[in-house]
Amino acid sequence: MRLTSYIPSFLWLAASGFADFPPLLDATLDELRHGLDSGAFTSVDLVAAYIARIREVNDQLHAVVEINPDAVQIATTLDEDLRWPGTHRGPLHGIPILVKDNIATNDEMNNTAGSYALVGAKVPEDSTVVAKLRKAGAVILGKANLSQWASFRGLNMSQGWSAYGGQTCGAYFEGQNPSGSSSGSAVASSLGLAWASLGTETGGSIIHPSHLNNLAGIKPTVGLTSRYLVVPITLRQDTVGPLARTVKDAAALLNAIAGPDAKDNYTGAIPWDEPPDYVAACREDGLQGMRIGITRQIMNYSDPSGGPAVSVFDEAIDVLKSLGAEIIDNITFSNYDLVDEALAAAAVVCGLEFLDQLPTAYLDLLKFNPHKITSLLQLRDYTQSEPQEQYPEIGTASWDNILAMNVSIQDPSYWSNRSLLDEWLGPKGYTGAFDEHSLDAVVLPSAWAFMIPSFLGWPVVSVPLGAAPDDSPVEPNELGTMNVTGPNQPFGLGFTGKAWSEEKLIGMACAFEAKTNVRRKIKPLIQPVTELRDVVNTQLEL
Ligand SMILES: *[C@@H]1O[C@H](CO)[C@@H](O)[C@H](O)[C@H]1NC(C)=O
Ligand SMILES: *[C@@H]1O[C@H](CO)[C@@H](O)[C@H](O)[C@H]1NC(C)=O
Ligand SMILES: *[C@@H]1O[C@H](CO)[C@@H](O)[C@H](O)[C@H]1NC(C)=O
Ligand SMILES: *[C@@H]1O[C@H](CO)[C@@H](O)[C@H](O)[C@H]1NC(C)=O
Ligand SMILES: *[C@@H]1O[C@H](CO)[C@@H](O)[C@H](O)[C@H]1NC(C)=O
Ligand SMILES: *[C@@H]1O[C@H](CO)[C@@H](O)[C@H](O)[C@H]1NC(C)=O
Ligand SMILES: *[C@@H]1O[C@H](CO)[C@@H](O)[C@H](O)[C@H]1NC(C)=O
Ligand SMILES: *[C@@H]1O[C@H](CO)[C@@H](O)[C@H](O)[C@H]1NC(C)=O
Ligand SMILES: CC(=O)N[C@H]1CO[C@H](CO)[C@@H](O)[C@@H]1O
Repeated sequence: MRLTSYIPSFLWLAASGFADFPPLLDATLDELRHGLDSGAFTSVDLVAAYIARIREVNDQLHAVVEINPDAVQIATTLDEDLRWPGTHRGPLHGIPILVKDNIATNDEMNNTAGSYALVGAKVPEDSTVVAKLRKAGAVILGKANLSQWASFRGLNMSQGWSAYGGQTCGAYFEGQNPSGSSSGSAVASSLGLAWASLGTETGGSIIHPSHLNNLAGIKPTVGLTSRYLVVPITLRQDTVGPLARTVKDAAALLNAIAGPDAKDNYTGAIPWDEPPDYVAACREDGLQGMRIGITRQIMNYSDPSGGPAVSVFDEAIDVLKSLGAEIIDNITFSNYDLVDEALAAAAVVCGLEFLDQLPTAYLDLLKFNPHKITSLLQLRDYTQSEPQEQYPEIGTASWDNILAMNVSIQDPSYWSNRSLLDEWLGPKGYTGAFDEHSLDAVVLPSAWAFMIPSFLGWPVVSVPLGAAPDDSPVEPNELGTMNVTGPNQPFGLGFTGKAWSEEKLIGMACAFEAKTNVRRKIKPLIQPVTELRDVVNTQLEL
């Protein structure tokens, strides 16, 4: 790792007296806040400990692509501010956070989406979510690896692989598929390589890796969090959200990044003037009186990672009932049978939106564009000819399919596909089921919970539900590059609701989490050992 050049070789890390050092694998925001505010440790200590932890495991797990060379300096300033009255910026003051490598920071770090095409590119300013985090006092510790282009490049790309960042690996069993595309964000947050992380989701990219890495993840309503200077797939579905170790911590991170932004007009649809407090929404009685539907039809789609969850799903439903929820089981919707046509239409719609928006929502905004790539065609040419992009072993089929259509988003076929999709989602579909049964939420194993909400822009919250038993079979992915199932594989429960229903969903997930406390029962096979006690009051060589 390229650390030695910019961090002084010896740092004198001072701290006061007795310390209550929370174990970093599970440290919550409340625990870190208490330690910082009481002077037990400093933000610089946290940065030092997390960097040491990253260095311990990153050669094996490739969760982090770049570390912020300014992190220690930023933490030093924030530590000084904490000593003066009136400069406390709130819950995230001095807290280190990682962001997925498709969310731009206007600093020494690159924003690559995992591609050499963007290494060295410069953005005009921070992405809005990062600007909000800095204002809230967070330390942007580094960039997390991802499935390249948020999984939108080849059809034979391992999840968690990118040309620039290598292959991210999960830590719960040997060769664990980390899921994607927020792979590094998930692995890093789960192992305590930072307090928490930001990911992005277009179709499962926060919820699925949260589920497989024993995390609480929130995929916000599209428009609740700004996508300005985030590498897009489609603005109709993309959203930025937190991956954290508790629902309450994910809610605290959502509080910091949510809100309107003139640079992302989808945020203009936010339906309130005073923002909700998602931390306050985290309540142990959050399931009381909630009407929760179960749409088992959707579980006919094969996902090996969901397999172990199926056997305990009915027990989870009993827990929901015991906490006061009313369950409406086996809800069906009449047009579900059109699912295959709808998914095919969604692929066309999404592809044409990427073709249109990759330039307008990102490439055209760059202040410096090293390879002058401004279209998907140019990106494909670059990717196929740059050896580091590993073409043709890793293909470009997702792009080939779009370009082969030889149409733009203006073509009537875009709208005919779009209306087929919208109709499938409508009164005779998932939306209709919500209205007909007056549902507050639908609950499914997280492996399936995200699918239909992704097309609707609706929110999902995933919470740990269990882990596969010791005698579980190990199954490789189709490429033989990673294992998709194995003993100790974590899995999650997903709560989904209508647009802007995050408060309710967070309440439900918090109630379930408080009762079951699953995360702490599941331990990663690989974990770093550096703790705060190793860096506080010591001369630490970084
Ligand atoms: C960003 O990329 C440039 C160009 O390759 C490199 O010199 C620099 O070290 C990278 N930044 C970080 C923080 O790794
Ligand atoms: C998958 O797990 C098996 C052990 O069960 C191991 O031998 C194999 O190396 C793992 N695969 C990868 C890609 O690490
Ligand atoms: C955002 O603005 C673009 C044009 O700049 C427009 O095409 C689009 O419909 C707007 N979206 C929303 C959600 O208002
Ligand atoms: C729902 O369907 C399952 C089988 O898929 C069945 O075992 C269960 O009894 C049904 N529950 C209700 C409430 O109808
Ligand atoms: C799921 O069920 C629908 C119809 O009920 C069917 O069209 C679809 O092919 C099924 N999917 C799988 C993967 O079995
Ligand atoms: C991946 O797909 C491309 C075609 O898109 C093909 O050329 C390449 O051989 C495939 N790689 C593997 C490892 O199957
Ligand atoms: C379709 O292909 C033709 C010939 O290659 C090209 O000139 C045209 O720009 C393409 N149109 C679109 C919308 O991609
Ligand atoms: C979707 O778009 C494709 C490609 O343009 C077109 O061939 C197909 O007919 C469209 N499907 C629908 C349902 O409109
Ligand atoms: C920070 C870090 O460890 N970066 C690594 C990410 O993965 C690439 C490819 O394996 C390495 O070259 C980087 O050093």
